[in-house]
Amino acid sequence: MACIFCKIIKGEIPSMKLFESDKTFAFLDIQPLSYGHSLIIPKHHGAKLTDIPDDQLHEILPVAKKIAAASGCNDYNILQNNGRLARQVVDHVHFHMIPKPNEKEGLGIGWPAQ
Ligand code: D5M
Repeated sequence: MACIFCKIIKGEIPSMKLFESDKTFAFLDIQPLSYGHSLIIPKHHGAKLTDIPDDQLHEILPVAKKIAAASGCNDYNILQNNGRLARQVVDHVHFHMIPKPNEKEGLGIGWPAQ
């Protein structure tokens, strides 16, 4: 399997893991748009949201909520790109969680050291 995110799930490529269960994996993005930018992915391989069975997606938003809370930021974006026109680069479904820290909140709380 050439998929880079499948390799991350299997531990064949290192990642800064934030969460793992039987269906879901979350880790820090290697090209962060802000401190703590993370990716939440179903373990089931599929390029687009429509390729993933519903029962493999149920945990994604609850995990995004946990990670958003742990970031210490009140403001954040959650987004998911499908297809080249939508700027998807990695063809394994992933949800970006992008904290938007302000000066008061600082760099976020509860993240592994980078
Ligand atoms: O976003 C794909 C995202 O995947 C992009 O923000 C970089 C991230 N990426 C790519 N390779 C890695 C590894 N090895 N670790 C962590 N993050 C990674 P897209 O929505 O497809 O444009």
